Amino acid sequence: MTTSIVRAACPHDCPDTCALLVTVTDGVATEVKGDPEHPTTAGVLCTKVSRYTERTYHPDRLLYPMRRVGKKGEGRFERISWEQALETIAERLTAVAVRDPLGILPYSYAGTMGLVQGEAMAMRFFNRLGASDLERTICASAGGTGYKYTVGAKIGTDIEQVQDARLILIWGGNPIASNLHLWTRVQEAKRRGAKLIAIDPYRSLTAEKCHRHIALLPGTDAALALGIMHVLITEDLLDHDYIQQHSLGFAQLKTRALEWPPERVAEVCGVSAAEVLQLGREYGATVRSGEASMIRVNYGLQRVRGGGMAVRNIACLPALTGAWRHAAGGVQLTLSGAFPTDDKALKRPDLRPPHAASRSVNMSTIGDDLLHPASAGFGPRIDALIVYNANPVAVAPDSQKVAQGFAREDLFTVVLEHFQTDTADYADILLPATTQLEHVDIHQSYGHYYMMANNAAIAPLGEAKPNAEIFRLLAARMGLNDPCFRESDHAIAAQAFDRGNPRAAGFDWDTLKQTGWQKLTMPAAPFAHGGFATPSGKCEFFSARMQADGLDPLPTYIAPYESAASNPALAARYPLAMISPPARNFLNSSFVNVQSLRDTEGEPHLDMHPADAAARAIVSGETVRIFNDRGSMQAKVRVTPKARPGVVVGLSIWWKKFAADGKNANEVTSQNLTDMGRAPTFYDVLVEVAPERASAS
Ligand SMILES: Nc1nc2c(c(=O)[nH]1)N[C@H]1C(S)=C(S)[C@@H](COP(=O)(O)OP(=O)(O)OC[C@H]3O[C@@H](n4cnc5c(=O)[nH]c(N)nc54)[C@H](O)[C@@H]3O)O[C@H]1N2
Ligand SMILES: Nc1nc2c(c(=O)[nH]1)N[C@H]1C(S)=C(S)[C@@H](COP(=O)(O)OP(=O)(O)OC[C@H]3O[C@@H](n4cnc5c(=O)[nH]c(N)nc54)[C@H](O)[C@@H]3O)O[C@H]1N2
Ligand SMILES: [Mo]
Repeated sequence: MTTSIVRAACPHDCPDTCALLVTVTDGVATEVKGDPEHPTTAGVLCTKVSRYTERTYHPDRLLYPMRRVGKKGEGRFERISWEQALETIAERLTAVAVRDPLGILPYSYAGTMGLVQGEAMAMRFFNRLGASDLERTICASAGGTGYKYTVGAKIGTDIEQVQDARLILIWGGNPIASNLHLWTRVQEAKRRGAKLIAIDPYRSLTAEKCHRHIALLPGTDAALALGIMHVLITEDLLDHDYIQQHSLGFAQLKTRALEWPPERVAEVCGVSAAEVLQLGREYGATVRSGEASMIRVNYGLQRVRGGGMAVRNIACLPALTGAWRHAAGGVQLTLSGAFPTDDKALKRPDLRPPHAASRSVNMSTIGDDLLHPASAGFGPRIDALIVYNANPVAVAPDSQKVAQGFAREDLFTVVLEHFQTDTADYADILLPATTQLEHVDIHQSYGHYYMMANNAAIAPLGEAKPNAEIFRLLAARMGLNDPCFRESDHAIAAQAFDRGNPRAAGFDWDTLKQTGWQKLTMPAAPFAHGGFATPSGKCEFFSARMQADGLDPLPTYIAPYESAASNPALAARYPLAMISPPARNFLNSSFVNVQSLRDTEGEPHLDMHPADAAARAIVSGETVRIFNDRGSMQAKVRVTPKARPGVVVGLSIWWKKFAADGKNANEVTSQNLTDMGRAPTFYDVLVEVAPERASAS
């Protein structure tokens, strides 16, 4: 018996990007543990990933290529050889490319966050073909855009400093479920005397454990941030010196903020004026005490119409109080901007045929886009779709449209997957991909500052192949002969980070493979002395770039598309706001098919406030129908004050095929886009809920 320990990295779309140690005995992975030496992983994994071998050796793994034999969506396939699969795909893509390569669209997101099995070889392939570009907006682009307008770069408070903060706002995030290793630091801060405040419409697992919880209405965070500014300014809880030296537009900001007294904010947010006042005072108190305040703002609050503006407003706050002076102070949205990732080397945009036309298709409106006929404004119809690292039929908004698009008989769809997901059911050709234990990769992170290596722990199962290898084989089959299509995964990983950048000083793939991780060279308090990455080099309360982009250059409030205040006619028919944030034991729609994890989540639930339930004669445990003009789904109700009045919560994202009615929360979500970043508005939704007994009769 031979046993070895292999260094790996968690590939999932989660800020924590954990360092893994995989135990391999006689070629079989028997255990996946967190690396105790890695400073943020600290030997701890979430439940999902500690069960990683259950997912990798799952009896439903796709192990060989298949071709569809049933109707689209039915999920009936027959086995074919790799040879047949590659030949069919090459033939079909060539036929589309001859008409117009823009008819080919890749659709991918962050099933793996690896730079090699993510977009490297794949984008080389699509660039060389001259395919349509995918705007990868489905998660973070609203908040990311708002943050960059204000602060300039996607960097912020280092997670390794958080335990030293004295006040922590957990704003639109649920770290116990979705950012566990930050939560560990937050708890340490709490032990050292920090105060924790959650700002979330839902009493999440995290909100329950904070000292205070402000349960505002979804989509109103921008107003709450303006309310805090009002208190800071009227009560002079300001770091005048920091504002003077390191910010732009304070005088204009002041005028704007004074339009937002706590009473007005309270009305918009559905909270009390006293709560707004208290929050502003608590946030401003650190100016006088000289202690660090830290805001963990997460993506939950930017999945609404004004999501970009909300993050922008919040990103202004630490410059008002000078919180950035402290290593443990400031804001953290994402840290991904710190990584000197060499996108040009990885994706080779220079391979696009010279003078070729280009077009971008937004992944967040894939439903409408697949149904769009050719037109002058749109360009050619989408005739071929290659899906990898994503499950759009389950995760994209306005799901009926998405399913209709995928069902188009004249659309040629290839899906690279581990499992037969809701999306895979629509594939013409379904290809088996390797999991993280079976391939090599290199990772950045958005929740810490470490470059991470993933070594292959075991041989590929069945005939599964890494994504990069699949695109390598397709390139060869289609006669694309640039030498970059012959590079190995190791050769690609070696080019991932720009060695010339001082942040990645000393980066070397061969060493990283051995050590597993290496921290970027980053200052402890990145904006202590200004140095913002904006055009002015300051924190921009006034943003000329926003003005140029047609936005209000000052912090403002943009109401949701769908809310009682902004759309009373719609609210008369659909009075409840619905949000569908992550379930703890799923990772987006990944892991829903792992039995032990699905058993823990049970079945699709809807949390509803007792007053809303009583008004509809709904009792806990009964099955209800959730509906609006776009669609409907069923769930089992939990009557609970965790949901605030007027807001229902359906933790997500279920595979449709595991729900009794074959539907999930995206039946009711819309394809409306955010104010900036062209992102989806998953949490900007009005619905009505009725007992199933009534709709059944
Ligand atoms: N276990 C687990 N972990 C995950 C994921 C997962 O699916 N499962 N997903 C991963 C991914 S892709 C991402 S992007 C991150 C997301 O991580 P988070 O940003 O933490 O997740 P969200 O659900 O988007 O938001 C969390 C909280 O925001 C609240 N929220 C909803 N609408 C609003 C609002 O308008 N205002 C405010 N203030 N709060 C609001 C929700 O009630 C929820 O409790 O997590 C990653 N980690
Ligand atoms: N209603 C609602 N909808 C949402 C959200 C929400 O909160 N509510 N959250 C949104 C957010 S934040 C996000 S980021 C998106 C996430 O949407 P997606 O990025 O599509 O995430 P997953 O649903 O986890 O699907 C990823 C798929 O990639 C596959 N995969 C993993 N690794 C590999 C690999 O190496 N090769 C191949 N070929 N496949 C692989 C997995 O098996 C999985 O099926 O969903 C969005 N949709
Ligand atoms: Mo996400």
